[in-house]
Amino acid sequence: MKIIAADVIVSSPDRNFVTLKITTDEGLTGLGDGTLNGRELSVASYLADHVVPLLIGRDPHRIEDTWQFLYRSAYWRRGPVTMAAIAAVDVALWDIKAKAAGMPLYQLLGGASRTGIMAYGHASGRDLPELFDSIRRHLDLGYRSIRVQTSVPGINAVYGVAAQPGVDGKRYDYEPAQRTPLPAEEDWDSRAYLRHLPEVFEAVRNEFGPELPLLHDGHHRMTPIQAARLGKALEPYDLFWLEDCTPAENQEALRLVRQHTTTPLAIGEVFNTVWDYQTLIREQLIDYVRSAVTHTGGITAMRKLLDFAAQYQIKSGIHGPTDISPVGMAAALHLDLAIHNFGIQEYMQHGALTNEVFRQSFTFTDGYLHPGEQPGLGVELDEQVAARFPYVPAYLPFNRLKDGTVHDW
Ligand code: KDG
Ligand code: MG
Repeated sequence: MKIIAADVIVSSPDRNFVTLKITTDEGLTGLGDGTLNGRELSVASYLADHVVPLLIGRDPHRIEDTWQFLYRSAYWRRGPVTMAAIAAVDVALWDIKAKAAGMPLYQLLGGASRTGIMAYGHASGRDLPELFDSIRRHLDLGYRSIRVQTSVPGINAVYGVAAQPGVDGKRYDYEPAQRTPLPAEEDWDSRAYLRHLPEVFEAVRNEFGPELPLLHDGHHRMTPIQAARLGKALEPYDLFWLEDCTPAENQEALRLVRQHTTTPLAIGEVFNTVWDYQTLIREQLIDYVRSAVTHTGGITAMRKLLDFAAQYQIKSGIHGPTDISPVGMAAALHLDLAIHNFGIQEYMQHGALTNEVFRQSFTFTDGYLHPGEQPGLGVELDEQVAARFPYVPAYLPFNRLKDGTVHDW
């Protein structure tokens, strides 16, 4: 079999997506997700200008060889744009291989290790009544694990709080990237956040009891000692995890956090290779790997990363917000079902227009996801519908402190 075409399709149904479609001389096609929030066109260009010409004529079955070729022949390694592009190719090739085998992809990865994939949803509120309502709504939808994000007195706009509208007036946690020509400015105050958050978790535990797994995303905003303090303060509320407590580049920072708290730690949504995790995994400084299949080089690289993590009893917590397209979500679900060290899967749910563009066969029943039994990934792209929604500039916000200093968002 030979690759005869590879098309890069940029569409913006509810948000921007970059999709790679690889076609073979036997008529099989495979889809890959190359979406990189706020930098979509860079990946589209990397693919169309520099990768597609390399793919034509290659044997689609040689996935490992193609991965190594794209990674090593560029000379310039790693980085979010490169690794998102490689991920798109890798996932599209796995889709083709599984379709050629007539099997859902998880079968090629070793078969199912579980019957369903536990997912967590995003609850949030500007105050406690709004937060409790949001948790109840998520429980009604079937979620059995809930991420809790809250507004903080004195801060105007906080990541992940739905009812707080973005500058474009849209629900915020539904899509933090706002369709504006420039990134929106938000404000931040770590001391106010540290004072407020433990009270919120105390109230949530009192209302919903000890059983419900609760998660929280610190979104890279604390120093190591602040993160240590927060982890310790949250211990009585038994979090499933505290995510991205410090900016992730400094792996050694997690040593300090770990010395002070037994709250489980999750990190890695902005990482793109196994190298970003070397210290974190070897020294057992985290409990969950948060990488996205789409940002970390695809199924091939994620499988190796998660096998490395498994040696240290570190589990998966694959990134699954709306900027992972249904193609990227399906890839994550096949991997989740097959690996032994599965932890939890983030599942934010896409909007109606996105679901029109990407026809999916994965299911969400009683809090558990399943990738379905279609050969391949189980996602089809309707190119005609996609063409109705061209790219729209959209950016994630950024933070400034009260004195005007730029802070991590
Ligand atoms: O593109 C950025 C989002 O994916 C990120 O802000 C979402 O932190 C996030 C999460 O945990 O889903
Ligand atoms: Mg996060």
